[in-house]
Amino acid sequence: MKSPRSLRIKPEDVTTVKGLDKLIYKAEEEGVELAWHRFMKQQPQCGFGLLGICCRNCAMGPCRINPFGGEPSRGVCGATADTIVARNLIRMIAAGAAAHSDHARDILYVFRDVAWGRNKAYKITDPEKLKWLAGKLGIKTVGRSIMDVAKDVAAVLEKEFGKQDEEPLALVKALAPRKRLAVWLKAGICPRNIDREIVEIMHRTHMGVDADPVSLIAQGARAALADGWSGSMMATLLSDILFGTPKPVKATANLGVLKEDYVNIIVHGHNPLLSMKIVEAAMSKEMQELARKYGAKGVNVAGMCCTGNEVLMRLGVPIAGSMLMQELAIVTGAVEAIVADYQCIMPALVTVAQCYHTKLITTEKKAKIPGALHIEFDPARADECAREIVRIAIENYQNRVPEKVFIPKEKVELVAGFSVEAILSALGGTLKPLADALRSGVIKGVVGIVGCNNPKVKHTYGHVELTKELIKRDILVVGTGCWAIAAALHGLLTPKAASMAGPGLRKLCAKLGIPPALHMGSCVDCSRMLLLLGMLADELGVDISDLPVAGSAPEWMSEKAVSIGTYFVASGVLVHLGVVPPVLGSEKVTKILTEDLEAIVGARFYVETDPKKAAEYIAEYIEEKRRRLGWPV
Ligand code: SF4
Ligand code: MSK
Repeated sequence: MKSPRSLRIKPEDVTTVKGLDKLIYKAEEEGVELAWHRFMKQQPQCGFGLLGICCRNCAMGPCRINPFGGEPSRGVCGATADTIVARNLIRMIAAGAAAHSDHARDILYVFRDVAWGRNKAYKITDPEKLKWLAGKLGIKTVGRSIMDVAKDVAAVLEKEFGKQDEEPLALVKALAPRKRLAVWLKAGICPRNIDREIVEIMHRTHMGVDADPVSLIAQGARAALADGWSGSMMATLLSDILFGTPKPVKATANLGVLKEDYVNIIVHGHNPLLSMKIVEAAMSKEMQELARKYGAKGVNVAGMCCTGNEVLMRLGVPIAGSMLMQELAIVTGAVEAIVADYQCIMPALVTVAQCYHTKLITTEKKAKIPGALHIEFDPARADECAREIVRIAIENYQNRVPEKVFIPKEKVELVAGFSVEAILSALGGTLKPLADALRSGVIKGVVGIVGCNNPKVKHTYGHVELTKELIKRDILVVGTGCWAIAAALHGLLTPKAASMAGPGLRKLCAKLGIPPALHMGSCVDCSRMLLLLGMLADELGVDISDLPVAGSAPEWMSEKAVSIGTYFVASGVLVHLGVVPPVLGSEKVTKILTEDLEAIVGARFYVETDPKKAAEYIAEYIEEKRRRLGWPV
């Protein structure tokens, strides 16, 4: 069924990625509805929701506040717009922090089972990193077996989710700079227990509990800090220990990485536990031979979203695309299976897959989608599960409909894998050269760009324009998640892209052989940026909030991004948002977020939908920070 003309998309209005126009037309010809179509059908979106002034936290509601100052000015219980907006916002933080931290918990359980010899499917791949972490946690390493050290590390990390005292989290104490820790303790927002901070948000936002927007937002900041400095941090550190710390690696991006005569498998989601095993299984001789038996030339694995970033960073697996490209991957007609773990998997994939031969395979107990094939992933049987899934994909090759296959040719080269260790190694082992380059003005600052795609923004336009404008101004860009994929899709992740940078950054890139925009990993790897910021602040003898740095989420959509933005602000970093958050229904909350936080944590949010204006503002902000440090501007 073709889509009605009124609901057709002009590809040039919705994306800047090459090759997607043909797939969007193909989808429309074949009657496939995409996120952009559904976004159009949602217009106009609910004004109360956009302003954050609807509440359904109890059954006396749902309640809505009149945004024009008239009645109703309060919910049935008397909650004001300030209370409702703050409560809704921090519930978003709770969900985002929960998603990251529950991901960390899954990895921790596997790490713990490896340490105790209960899981033989995984191993310690980076013992040096494990020893470094143990040292930071005050665990003895000398003269001990690596597995004994791992047992102790697992025991400390388990307590991050359940300890019952008021002390800061162990990873916060071990890794956050002293000056920052003092700020959080003074403000009463130092996180104590990951789960507790999330639970406390749910408690405080229950009907009739915390009505004060200031104390609500403070708790939001505390939960976000628990995410950044412990939950996400743990996911990153343990993934590095189990799978290896990323090093610079060359690869390719865009849907052109799919191969016409191969069985194509896309790994989608966030957790590397399964995706790493899928790649391993798919590359095995056994599976490559099986694919040939079914008439294909072999098996090809490509990544989508952040689990894609995980296998890209560690194995150089090509990345097919970012969040808004997941449906288009199926529209190629050349994907035998999309293997999903959790987060950012659109339930719509089932409907799109029904129009082709693609199997959507869900694998996580906590992420089932009606209509998908569910094959439960058990980390203790990881290799078996991965082989079963790859086999299903191979057997599905015979169901491919050749007339429906169209793979755009476009693909771009990239370099990924800039963990903190990789950055240090590019710098010759210490941060001093970067600190010197900043101090002398060779580069003016560093900006971390993160986050998603959102049909409210032309796909990748926000990410790419902002990145280009910043590097042009001699500002080094680092980032994660769907920003990293966007930057890759536009050729910004290669050393050659330094030709677009200002003279200072260009020189630094040439000297170090690095791109002007560095791919630091997946969403949880924003924790790598926190570590880098902390180290840079220590190297320069200042607090993070003094540094000429900023953060940005130009196309954010997920609740995880709200948590990320909040932990960056609470860590002392100005955060730009390119999509307006649902807070404008309360002047007070808007003011707290965009002004008042500065006096407490040394940073705030800044909202601007135009990436060029945002770049200008960020550059001025960085200049001001440099002036205050007495550095040349
Ligand atoms: Fe309405 Fe108050 Fe209940 Fe919210 S908590 S739904 S504002 S009565
Ligand atoms: S995948 S959370 S859309 S970055 Fe991490 Fe992309 Fe945002 Fe998902």
